[in-house]
Amino acid sequence: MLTSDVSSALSDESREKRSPLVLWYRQPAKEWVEALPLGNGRIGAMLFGGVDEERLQLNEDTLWAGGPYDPISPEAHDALPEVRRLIFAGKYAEARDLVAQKVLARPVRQMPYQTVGDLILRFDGENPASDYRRELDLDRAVARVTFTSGAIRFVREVFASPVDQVILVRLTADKPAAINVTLSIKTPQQASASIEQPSTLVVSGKNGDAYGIEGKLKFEARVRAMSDGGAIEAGKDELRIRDANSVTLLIAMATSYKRYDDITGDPASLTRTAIEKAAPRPYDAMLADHIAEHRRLFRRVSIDLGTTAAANRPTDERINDSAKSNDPALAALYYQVGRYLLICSSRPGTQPANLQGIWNDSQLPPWGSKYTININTEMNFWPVESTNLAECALPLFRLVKEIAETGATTAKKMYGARGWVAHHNTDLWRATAPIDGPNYGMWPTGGAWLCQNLWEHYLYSNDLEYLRQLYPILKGAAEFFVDTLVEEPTHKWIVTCPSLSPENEHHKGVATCAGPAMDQQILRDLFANCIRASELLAVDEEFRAQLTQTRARLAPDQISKSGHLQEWLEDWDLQVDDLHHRHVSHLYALFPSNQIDPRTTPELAAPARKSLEIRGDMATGWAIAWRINLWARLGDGERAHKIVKMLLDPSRTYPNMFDAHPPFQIDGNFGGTSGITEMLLQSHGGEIRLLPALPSAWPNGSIKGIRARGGFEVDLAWANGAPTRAVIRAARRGPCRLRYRDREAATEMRAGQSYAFDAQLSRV
Ligand code: FUC
Repeated sequence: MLTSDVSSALSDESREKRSPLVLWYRQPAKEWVEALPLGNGRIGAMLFGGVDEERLQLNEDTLWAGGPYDPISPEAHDALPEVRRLIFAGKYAEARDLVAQKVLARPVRQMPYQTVGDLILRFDGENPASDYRRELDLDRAVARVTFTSGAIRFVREVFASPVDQVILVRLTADKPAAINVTLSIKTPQQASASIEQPSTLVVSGKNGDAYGIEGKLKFEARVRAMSDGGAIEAGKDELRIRDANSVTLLIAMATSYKRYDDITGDPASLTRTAIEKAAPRPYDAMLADHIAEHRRLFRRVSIDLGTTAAANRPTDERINDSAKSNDPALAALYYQVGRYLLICSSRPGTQPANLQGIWNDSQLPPWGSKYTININTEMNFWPVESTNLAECALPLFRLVKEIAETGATTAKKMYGARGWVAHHNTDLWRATAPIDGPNYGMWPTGGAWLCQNLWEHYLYSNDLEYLRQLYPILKGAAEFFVDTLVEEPTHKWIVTCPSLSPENEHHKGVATCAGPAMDQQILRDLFANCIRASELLAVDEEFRAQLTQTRARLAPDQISKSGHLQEWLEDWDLQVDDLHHRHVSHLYALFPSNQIDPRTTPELAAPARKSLEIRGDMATGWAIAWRINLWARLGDGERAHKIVKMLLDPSRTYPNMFDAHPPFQIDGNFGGTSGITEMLLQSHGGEIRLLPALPSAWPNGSIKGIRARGGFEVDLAWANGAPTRAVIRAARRGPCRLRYRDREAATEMRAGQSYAFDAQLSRV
């Protein structure tokens, strides 16, 4: 049985070597960003693959520092009128300073996401390893390490099961009694390790304190070791396994977090139950269930951008050479890595993917590994609908429902307003007050932007039941702005104030302002969505009329004298310190919104293009990814492709394909996947556009199973740079307009039917 296990593993190996859906390496990971990510949405591991010592760095998505807290500054409410007065008097620096003194949250930082620690497997054995291979199969969501040592072939297999809610590690060898390993857990948390007889390693403790907020969560990690043959000996806080034929480890993790205001969970009982349920199940059955559940989502989409000899090389070498090689399959792999990471970090019932998805080895990660909602969290969910993973968006819906609750307190206490507001960040505790500094935090439009992500879920599904649940959230977000928008003195437009254009300073050291273009653009969408929803649901006629009037008075997009789209009410764009700033906030209207579209508003698309030219292509990971989406919307496939290459460069993609901000930030992965979709298919403006930005580097290819707004699923094939066949599956009856360049076709579709079109867009 042992031998056949290993030989089937080996034949798998040669099969996977050719598979385009495998990341593989000839050496163990030295750095964390070389390790391979596994996750079931809630619990995750990074697998290093060392020969003598394996390190599995572990995460649980509710293990954040702190406890329930209310950070609203009691001085904010009374200071805000003066802040507004200073802004309209042109005293921006004074306004900024007053924000810093009185308006920002207390504490001024939110709580960071933290690590559970490392499970360490120390192997006995002095023989050097040969034929080493480490891989992650995206199609099975299984990582594997194989090597030969002392004439024995060893196989290590790891996956994080969404079905059994445990991480499984399986150690096998092609000779009996060959596995000798000691297990221990290292953690930076306040925790202690113990052994529960006969063979369970338990670490229990509490989360960290941060910025004066005491850690109030309990957590527990539990590792059950099971061996075939040999013996398991318990030490004080270690398990030693001797002479086993094979070993299976079950890893369970949980905290006492239930909701942002409820931390009464029992992690000991949760982890014990998960292990007791999984332990009697055969390994192969758990593996099969895991693969089936993963494939249910992952296999909905396939992509082929062409392949070259470069694709046969280890993944890290391909990334290293990506600038000079012709490796279109690397872009396709990146695309599927994005879908893989989303499935592994955001599933129904879990927390939504944070700045690092669920993978973080630090107590104080960059930007707290939180939810930064002035671009990053929104970008995380850009590919969710189009790449057919709609259920992975549900955790974001839950987060927004919850910040609509905490944000209602913030709206009332800070602004004396109805509805709800969230500024540029939130965390596990759903804090919504402005944080970090006046040039970052004093931005009231984060929650409103997230509403646009939730609206997309409706646009792709046309699900009225969902819309009914969404509507109160949209309405609350809109009410806040109805109550707080103010008239600016010059044009008498109504604008947000105080605000800023995310993280860009219009004068040295000052971002504080009134009415940045992005705010008005986001509010135009929010109000339009709210109006449309109230019509569809036949509710709130009066409020609808009020929103229609308010929307008409919002400051419009403005074109500067030099012909670019203005970022602020005043034309400050060319005087700023950082002309190449990573944020391109005023281009929200071009993407993710479609207020600007070269087909329907060419008079705004040209200035938007000019702004994008001024900003330049080079930026941090997510900011490059945003630029891909923007150039795709402008229909410039060559430029978009040039930026895809920049994203795949080793300065922006780590060996494990994590996006480098740097350091690691997952938004670029998701933004990159979204951008590649936008190059191949777009579906705004009431039509489905085929190959709107196909670069000459991808002349032949196909993509199957992606979704278009309106309830459609699309398969598309192309050759010599033009579509050869499209198949559209309609979820509902109604019209469907297809476009390829100037060619158009309109078809009345019936629910559940498929429609095929040829190169001329004629039905076949
Ligand atoms: C925004 C960006 C930073 C970083 C942070 C998490 O504030 O400006 O570059 O991505 O979020």
